[in-house]
Amino acid sequence: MPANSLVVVMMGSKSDWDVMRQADEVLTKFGIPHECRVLSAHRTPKETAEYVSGAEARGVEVIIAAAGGAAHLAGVCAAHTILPVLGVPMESASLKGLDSLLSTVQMPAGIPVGTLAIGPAGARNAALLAVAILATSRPDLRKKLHDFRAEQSAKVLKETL
Ligand code: RP5
Repeated sequence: MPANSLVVVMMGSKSDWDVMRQADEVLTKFGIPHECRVLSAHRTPKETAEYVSGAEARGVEVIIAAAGGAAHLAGVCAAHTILPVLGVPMESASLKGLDSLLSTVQMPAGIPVGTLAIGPAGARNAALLAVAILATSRPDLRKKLHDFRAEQSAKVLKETL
């Protein structure tokens, strides 16, 4: 695993990767050292706890955790670290991600998870929020975020129908 990752992107299953690759792409676009891992709150509980418990000491600053269904991954991560944890609910086959959303967002007071939207918008926004958190102490990143927003606005304003 890279020694210098500032952000880790975790997901409960490789089946989440098609969506979570969008978080990976945003972090790459902003030049953020990061790593992506499949780890499950239920299928690999011990390894998940160990990985998250060691993240702060090796310099990680933000954790993104995506899961679907009984989506406990972000909450379990938050239980094992004081780093900011951003949860991304995956769309599920049975309940379209409402199960994932509620499982991720309804944390007990004292162990926060910042929960994003279900699916691709959540994946992209989790990465953008991670960049914004890092940017509070990094002026170069702050400028990149301003530029990103300006480009996004310009693109919308250029739309023709
Ligand atoms: C969750 O269960 C994963 O995050 C995934 O969204 C969902 C289904 O996983 P698979 O059965 O496709 O591995 O743990």
